[in-house]
Amino acid sequence: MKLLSVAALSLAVGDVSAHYIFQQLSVGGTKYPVFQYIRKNSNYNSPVTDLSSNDLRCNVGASGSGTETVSVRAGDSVTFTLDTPVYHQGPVSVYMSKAPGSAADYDGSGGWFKIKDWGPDFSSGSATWTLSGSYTVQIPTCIPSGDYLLRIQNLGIHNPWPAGIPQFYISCAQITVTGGGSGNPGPTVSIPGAFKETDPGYTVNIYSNFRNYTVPGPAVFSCNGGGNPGTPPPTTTTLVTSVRPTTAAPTTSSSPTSPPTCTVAKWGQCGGLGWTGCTTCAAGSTCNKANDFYSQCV
Ligand SMILES: *[C@@H]1O[C@H](CO)[C@@H](O)[C@H](O)[C@H]1NC(C)=O
Ligand SMILES: [Cu+2]
Repeated sequence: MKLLSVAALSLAVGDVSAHYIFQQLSVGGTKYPVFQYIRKNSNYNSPVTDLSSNDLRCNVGASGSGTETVSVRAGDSVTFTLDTPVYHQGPVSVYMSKAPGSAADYDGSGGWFKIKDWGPDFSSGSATWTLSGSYTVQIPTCIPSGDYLLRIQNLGIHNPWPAGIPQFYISCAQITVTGGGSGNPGPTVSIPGAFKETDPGYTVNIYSNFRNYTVPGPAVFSCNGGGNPGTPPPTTTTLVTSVRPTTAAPTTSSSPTSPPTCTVAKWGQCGGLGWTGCTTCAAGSTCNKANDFYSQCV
């Protein structure tokens, strides 16, 4: 049997309870009711982890039936708001895919292009992620008018692969773009297919020698060509990750009668409803309750 460190074990068993969902859309300063223009999923606020599943498009059980489609002018800003702010480290991206007919009838099987990435900022010497309760994106001015699925994704990489499986938090809004142009947005990718177990942005351990990061998926499309880093969203909370301190894990020499000792590495989960893992944080960090479902060593 392969021996795992205590830290690896605590990462592997963690994170089974509820999380967060992008559930509400705002257009031009108007915030619409929950799931009016966003496809309602059937898995509460849990993530998708299967890289080959069609659920990666718009989440589990999220179809166009019962979802309305909102008109958005090209160049306008659209905001996704969550039930609970994103609290897992990882990138947030926004994709679009043009519907051959109406957005409500579209299954997302066509090409997707990316219009925005929020990746980590390393300028302070450690990684700072944009963890927020809402994310605002501008619809590109040059894309053709018509119906689209507008898809937001947070890739939670807080439990490093392969001991932990990265988590996709996804929602799709249905929009009709008006006043668009004759641009040819790309590059486009298929979903599933766009994310692989070989992507450095999927496999990276953010707690160990984390110095650079490539957000998975295609390059961000911009009407004036080239990459568009975009502007930061108006309200953000940020979390600084630091190199995880080396914890002295008990080793195989402990006697069978000694009580199990374990510590959760900084940034790991240490509590929450249903949590059965370690609750003691490594030296230098304390267990902080994010919500009923998640406490983290900070
Ligand atoms: C960091 O940069 C190196 C060198 O370009 C690259 O091989 C690696 O995949 C990058 N890591 C991430 C997580 O993007
Ligand atoms: Cu989680």
